[in-house]
Amino acid sequence: MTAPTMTGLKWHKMIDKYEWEPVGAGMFAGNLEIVYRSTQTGFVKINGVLFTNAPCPGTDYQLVGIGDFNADGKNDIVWSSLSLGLIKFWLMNGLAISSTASIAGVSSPYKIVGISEFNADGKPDIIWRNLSNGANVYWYMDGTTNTGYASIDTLADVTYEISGVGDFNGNGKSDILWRNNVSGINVVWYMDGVTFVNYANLPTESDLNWTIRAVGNFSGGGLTDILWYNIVTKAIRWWHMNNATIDSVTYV
Ligand SMILES: [Ca+2]
Ligand SMILES: [Ca+2]
Ligand SMILES: [Ca+2]
Repeated sequence: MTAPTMTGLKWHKMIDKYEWEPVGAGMFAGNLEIVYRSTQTGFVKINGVLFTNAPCPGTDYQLVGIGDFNADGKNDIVWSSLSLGLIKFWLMNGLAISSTASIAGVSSPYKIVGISEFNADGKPDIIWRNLSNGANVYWYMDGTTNTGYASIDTLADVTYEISGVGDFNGNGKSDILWRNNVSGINVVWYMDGVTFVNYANLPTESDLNWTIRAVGNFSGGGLTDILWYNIVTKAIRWWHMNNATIDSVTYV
């Protein structure tokens, strides 16, 4: 008896799974696209389109959000480097980069944890979390320019991370999703602008290998869904949400 051998394609897929991890998701060319990043080179792949070399920021940059910053109706990608204190924008035309911009950010222990729209001017803004004292600050943006800031309630327990921002209860206002990186508890803060209104618990995911990689309205139902990645098994799944409850789970 001979041992089964792996075909070239299967082998390629296995390598792929271990090299590329999901770092975000958004609509770029009319469909939901997961943004993948190579753990080896830092290159980026979206729907089979590969971005290499110069456009790709170094691996000290993380993808921190997706939103339409230059108001052309097309989603753009935001990168941030904690060590350099810089923010980079990829202004996208579908699956091509039209131009890039770079601005100074805030240095560590502040980290960008979300991109969303809180002040109802139709322009996406940036949320920072102070990783040592739990302060949360909101930067109003006009395109790629910071025009002011506001504070969001502090959550001093820094084992809580902001995992994403989206409208969970469907009232047209952005809410904040928290994940506790010790207990696996997931909580949504319902917000009215930058003001905390109420909260709800989502189901707990106590397996801490599951990390939240993106939130957004991807089921087409108007409510915010959650993209998870398991850093050990490399599995990718969606929680299709109905507010704070799971409607269904699908694997990518
Ligand atoms: Ca845009
Ligand atoms: Ca805004
Ligand atoms: Ca809401």
